[in-house]
Order: sequence, then C-alpha cells, then structure tokens
Amino acid sequence: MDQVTTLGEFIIEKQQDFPGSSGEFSRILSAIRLASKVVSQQINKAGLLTDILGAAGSENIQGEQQQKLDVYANDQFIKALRGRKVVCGIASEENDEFIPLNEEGKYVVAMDPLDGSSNIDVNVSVGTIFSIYRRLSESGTPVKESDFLQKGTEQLAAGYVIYGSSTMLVYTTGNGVNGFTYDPGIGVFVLSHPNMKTSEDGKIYSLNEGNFYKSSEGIQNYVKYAQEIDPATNRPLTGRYIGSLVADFHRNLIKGGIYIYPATTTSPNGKLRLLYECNPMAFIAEQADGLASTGKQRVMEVTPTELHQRVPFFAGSKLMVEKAVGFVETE
Ligand code: AHM
Ligand code: MG
Repeated sequence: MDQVTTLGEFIIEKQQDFPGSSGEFSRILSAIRLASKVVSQQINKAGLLTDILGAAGSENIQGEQQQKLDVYANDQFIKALRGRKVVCGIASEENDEFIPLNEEGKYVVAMDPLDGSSNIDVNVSVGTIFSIYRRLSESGTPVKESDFLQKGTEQLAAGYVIYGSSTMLVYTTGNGVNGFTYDPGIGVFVLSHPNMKTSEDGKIYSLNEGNFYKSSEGIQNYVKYAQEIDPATNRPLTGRYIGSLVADFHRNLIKGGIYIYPATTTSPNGKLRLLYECNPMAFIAEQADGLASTGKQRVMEVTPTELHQRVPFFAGSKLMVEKAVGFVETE
C-alpha cells in the first residue's frame, strides 16, 4: 500500500496547534470521526432498511418532520461526544434546547447531524455539519446558552461530512482546509484533499430558483444576471442545486461557485441556521480563500441571539460572493 495519512494520524500530528488542550480537542475530532463512520454505514444501507427510512413521526423545533435517520445520526453524534467527556454541551438542529454533557468539559459543539435529510429517501447526498467552540463559562459549572451564542469568528474548528458517492470529512482548525475520504474496506478516513482552496471566481450558481418570486428584487436581478450570456465565455453561468447544503457547497468548493439561500417573503431570514449550518460553512469557505456573507455582513461576525437563529447565506468563490452581495447589500 502507498504511504497514506489517515485522519487519526493527522489529528495527532496537528495536536500541537492547540497548546494547553492536552489532547482534549483531538478527542472531540475523534468522536466526530467515529460517529460519522457509523452514520455513513447506516446511510449506505438505508435503501435496504425499510424500517429506518422515512419519517420518525416527531417534529423538530422548526416544525419540520424529523426523518428517522436524522434521529439516528443525532443519537450517534451525541453518544460519541458524551463518551469523550471533554464536551460540556451540544446544540443540535434536532433538539429544541441545548444538551448539557460533562460539566468539567471545556468545549461546546453545535451541529446539524444530518442535513438535507429529505434527500435520503431518493438516494441523494446528505451531510453532517459541526462547529466547536471553547466554552465561556467556568468549567465545573453547568453549561449555559451563552456558551453557544458566540460569533463564528470564535470557532476553534468546523467541518462537514458528506455522505455522497464516497464519504468525505472536510474540516478546518483555522490553518487551511483538509479533506479525508473514507475507505470502507479498511475503515479509515485517508487524507485525499490536502490544503483545499476554492477558485477566486467560478461558473456555478446554486439556489432554489423556485423561490424567484418570493425573493427580493436584488436576488431576482442576480438570477437574471447569472442567466445572461457572458460575452467572455459566450455562455451563462451554470445552475446546479441539489437541495443538500453540504453537497452543493462541497461541489462549489472544488469546482468554483456560489451557494445562496436568500431571505424570502415567507422566510425573511432565509432558511439556514447560523450556529450549525452557516458559521461552520463560512469558516471553511474563508479558510479555502472564499467568502461567506449574509448579504449585509460577514457571516462569522453576526452576534447570535438564539440557538436556532437563521440568516441569509451567500458562500463560495470570492468574486462570485462579492458580485451577488452587490445586488442585495443596499436593500
Ligand atoms: P434541513 O436542515 O431541514 O435539511 O434543511 C436544510 C436544507 C439544506 O441542506 C438545503 O440547502 C436547503 O435546506 C434546501 O432548502 P429548499 O428546499 O428550501 O431549497
Ligand atoms: Mg440542516
């Protein structure tokens, strides 16, 4: 076998980036790695398991039906993080309130355990998104909501797992972005995409054009601009929208593009959640030389006021984000 770097080795190698954490931080990443393997295996089998596909019968805080695999993934990530004992609380898309864990833990995690889950029943890519912060309150005391309501600029690490044609884990600790592809034969993530950078400009735009008439004039004008023939290339931009943030973002990161979920008349703050969808993706976009904006400000500079807060989201190649934001910033 050729020389490969596994995610486990990489985490240990990079441990020195976090002086004073004495390996605790690495244990969080190891927990995420473990849970994502378990979830990946379950997702691959989803078509065979009629009892785990489909709705679980409960609704999450946004009133959306939870899919059974959402609940399963949520349980797996909570279980793995609880086992490592260094996390004092988790905020999850699937739980109305934050989940207190070990009071001695120094870190909090915000996560969307299975994003885009309406795609599972039709065998389309889904993902897990995570974000790690140092707690603000004293360790040894119960975790507080304010420990989670930190700006994205305070993230220590963030990443996503894409369960696609292969499973990949992509993460940053603020020193660039690295991607690891899962080899199910040997059960390890292997460094396949070191130091990922997105191109400064791109050709792909990704948004739900069904929302055209529910969007502002600026967004409508942006869509018209994207559809115009560019004299330089003799073609318009290419529209690509999977409806799975992780998959759309990941494709655009690699190929160059922009993902947009704007404010609409029915969702005045957009659909995506700041803490466990937008901030982690924004951290990765910026670390890959891209940008992430709400249309009014840098995503990571928004001061959160609630756990499940939503913000409009524009992320991807720098020039494309600047262009799109130019259409909406004065609205
Ligand atoms: P979810 O967290 O309930 O799965 O919703 C988030 C998903 C994103 O993955 C995706 O980009 C977006 O919702 C699609 O929304 P829409 O169907 O409104 O275009
Ligand atoms: Mg989600």
